[in-house]
Amino acid sequence: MRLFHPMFAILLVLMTGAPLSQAAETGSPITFSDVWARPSATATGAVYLTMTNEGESDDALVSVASDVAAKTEVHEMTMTDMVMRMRKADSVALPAGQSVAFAPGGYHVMLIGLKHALAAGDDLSLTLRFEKAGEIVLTVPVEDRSPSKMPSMEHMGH
Ligand SMILES: [Cu+2]
Repeated sequence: MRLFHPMFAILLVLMTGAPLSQAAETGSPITFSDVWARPSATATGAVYLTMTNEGESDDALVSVASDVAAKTEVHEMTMTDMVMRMRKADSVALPAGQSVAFAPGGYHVMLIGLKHALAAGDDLSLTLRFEKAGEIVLTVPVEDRSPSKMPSMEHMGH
C-alpha cells in the first residue's frame, strides 16, 4: 500500500508528534531547558537550569551530584535586610504543571571543590535525583553568558 497523498503525511506528523511533546520517550515527566554552567577557573562553579513538571503529580528535587566536583549542592540566594545570602536548599518543590528556574540571583547548583577548570565549550555531567521521578542525568554545556554584575557573589561563603 502506498500512502503518498499529502493528507496522510500530515496525519502521521500529528499522530507521532503528540507523545513526543509529553516527553513520553524518556519515561519521565520532568523536562529541562536553559541548562548551562558558568565558566570557572576557581574551586567553585555554578549550574543553572529550568525544570518543568509535565506530570500529574507533585515532585521535588532532593539531591544533585556531579563527578567534576568534590561536593554538589543546591543553593538559594535570598535578600535579607538588603544583604544577599546564600543557603543550602535541602529540596526544591516542583509541583505538577509548574516550572522552577535556577538562574543567577536565585537557585543554583553549586559545584564545590572543582577537580578542573570549566571553560566555555566544555560539557559536564549532572545527576539530579527527584523524589518520584528518580535519577535524571543531564549533560550541561559550559557557556560564557552575559557577565554577572556581581561575579564574586555566587562564591560567597565558600
Ligand atoms: Cu552557592
